[in-house]
Amino acid sequence: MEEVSKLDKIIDARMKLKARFEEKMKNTPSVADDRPMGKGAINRHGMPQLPVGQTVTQKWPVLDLGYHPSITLDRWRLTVDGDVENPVVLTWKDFMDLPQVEDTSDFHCVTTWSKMDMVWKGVRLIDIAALVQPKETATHIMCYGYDTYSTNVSMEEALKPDVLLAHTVYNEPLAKEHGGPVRMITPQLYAWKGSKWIKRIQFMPKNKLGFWEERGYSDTAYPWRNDRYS
Ligand SMILES: Nc1nc2c(c(=O)[nH]1)N[C@H]1C(S)=C(S)[C@@H](COP(=O)(O)O)O[C@H]1N2
Ligand SMILES: [Mo]
Repeated sequence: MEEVSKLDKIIDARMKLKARFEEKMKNTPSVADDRPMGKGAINRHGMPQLPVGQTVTQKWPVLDLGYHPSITLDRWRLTVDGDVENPVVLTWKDFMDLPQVEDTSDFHCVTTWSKMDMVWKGVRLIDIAALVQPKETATHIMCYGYDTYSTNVSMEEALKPDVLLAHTVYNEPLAKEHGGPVRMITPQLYAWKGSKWIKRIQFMPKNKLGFWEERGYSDTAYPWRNDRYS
């Protein structure tokens, strides 16, 4: 009974968030651009499959700051706080009790490789947002990794249905070198916007730059605009 009402609450909050950001989301470049740069058939969100300047890879390179933190599931916590009504610290069980989804999406690294049709499982970022209830003033999130990484994402990007906190890829637990136990993915933005080993999501009332954004990479990171550097 209690479980049902918890889920109902998340669904209700998810619908409200969707309504609140629907217009903004529809107008983001990876949905709305009428002359996107790239080639191939139209993909899941309406863009040519391969963004400009990218090459398809079958392998999956590892890209990070060089330190791979080890977080066992019993010690794993995800803090979600900031400009929200209901900040939480989730344990692994709390996280796995949230609605789980499977989604296939593409992964575009700014260093020009793209890995297509990756099969992910995890929790939608919008459901995490539904749980904590961002205040009306929240416009962006900052995501922090256990390796001290950070990256900022606007709410209209973060709430897209393909943005996941992923724990499984190709039906296997996400390997440590790729950000396991849990990482974020942002299929409509360059992949540095998805923090590996995600530790904290902070909702913010205004934009702030993350690790690479402060070091000359684009704040917005749109693959179909070749939007790599600021
Ligand atoms: N915590 C953390 N997340 C991170 C990074 C990092 O250094 N630390 N690198 C980013 C970059 S630049 C890319 S391209 C992707 C790479 O993910 P992969 O190593 O699984 O291919 O993770 C992103 N997320
Ligand atoms: Mo990257």
